[in-house]
Amino acid sequence: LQSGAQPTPKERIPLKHGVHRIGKRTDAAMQRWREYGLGQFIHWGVYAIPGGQWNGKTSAYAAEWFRSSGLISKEEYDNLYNQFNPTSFDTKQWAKQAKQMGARYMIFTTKHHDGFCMWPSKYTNYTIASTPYKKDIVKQLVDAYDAEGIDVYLYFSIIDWSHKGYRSGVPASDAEKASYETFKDFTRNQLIELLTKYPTIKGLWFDGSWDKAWINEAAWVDEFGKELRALHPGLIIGSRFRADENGKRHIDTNGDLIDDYDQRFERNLPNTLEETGGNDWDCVMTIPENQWGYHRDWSLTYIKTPYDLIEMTVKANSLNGNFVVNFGPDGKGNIRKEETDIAKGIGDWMAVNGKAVYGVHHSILEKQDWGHSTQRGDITYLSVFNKPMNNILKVKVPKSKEKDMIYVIESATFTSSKTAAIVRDGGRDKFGSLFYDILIPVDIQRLNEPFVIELRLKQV
Ligand code: FHN
Repeated sequence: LQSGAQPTPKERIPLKHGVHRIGKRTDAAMQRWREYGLGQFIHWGVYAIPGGQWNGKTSAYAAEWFRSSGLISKEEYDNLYNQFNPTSFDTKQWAKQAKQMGARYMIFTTKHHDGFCMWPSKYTNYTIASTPYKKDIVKQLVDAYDAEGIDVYLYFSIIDWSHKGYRSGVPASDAEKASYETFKDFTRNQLIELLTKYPTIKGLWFDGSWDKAWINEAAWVDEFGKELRALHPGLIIGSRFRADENGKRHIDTNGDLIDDYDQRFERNLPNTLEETGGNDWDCVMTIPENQWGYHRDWSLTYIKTPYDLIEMTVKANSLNGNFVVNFGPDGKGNIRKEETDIAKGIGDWMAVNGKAVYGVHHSILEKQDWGHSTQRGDITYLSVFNKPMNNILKVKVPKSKEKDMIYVIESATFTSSKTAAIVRDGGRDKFGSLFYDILIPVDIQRLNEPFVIELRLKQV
């Protein structure tokens, strides 16, 4: 079955650990999530110290996986925390930058696959409390982002290379099983600890749940998820937390989305609404090709531009998704200049055109080559990323599904200049859909940046 394609009730297979709700969540917390439009991801941990390089050698692989790069011994990596002292870390500055960028939520790596905890967990010594820095980084970030009105989500990796009981494959012997039980307890304790210590957070963003050992624990994980939700009303959890009893992840055996939103679109935007299955979803995106943690050498891959990322944001919004841009601060706590410039570029555009991003959804207009359209109420936003050479934008308004009702353009205004556009009638097709030509005036033609047109549509 395709994502979202639901079998008829007769075909539905009874599942103990499939979805517990058919359809989308309708509560206020999830409605708020749906309206974010743009978010920020931060990958920060001890991997930021080597930053992809060690003893004069550079790894081209994801910097946050440096422990597996072969360039550093496990022992050396596992002792990096002794040097972790981010004296330049300015949490208020990070939060201000995110605010200026226009992020409405932030996801922070409390613990990546290496198992190093950015909060002082009482269940392990491999935490920020054991570093020269000592102070709780998660708390500082939660407080600073809360103060800016940016919702915080905690990233948590199910993979933990630092725990003796952790394994990726299904435990076979009794000894292995008993050892894995200690890892499950540890994971449970840590997550309860996070929710208890940071009660203002809005959700948990899981990673690494593809491990066979974790998938094999479907029943336990399902019960644990219920426990987490009971502890933190409104908690938002994506589809990367658990599998059903048949090992199906994200989409259960019956074709329904597991948990609150689809997390499969990592670095990979869908192109059509059909691909999203009509579900809530997010897309998390790196600025280089595939570097989440800090990598010293960005010359190795193509670096996305602010307009590139803005186009992806609006494309995601036009297909009812949120878009999340990742940042990887360095070992001292600095956000690199390239990322700061990109955040500023996005923020400057958002300050003028953010209306096309926040609280919007898929529009009734048919997709055209010039860009993407989003909608809120009776306003449709045309975000133009490929300005036609003839400066005429083609708009197609499909005939309303309601009998004898059509939408017409009542007004069209450029968000950046507030000038009105000339709208020319372009006729109709045999199905009753209307065509319009929007003429781009000279001041907008000269702009060297994407622009937005606000259309007011009226049903007649
Ligand atoms: O392996 C990780 C990777 O390092 C990074 O954290 C991303 C972010 O979504 N998640 C995993 C790959 O899917």
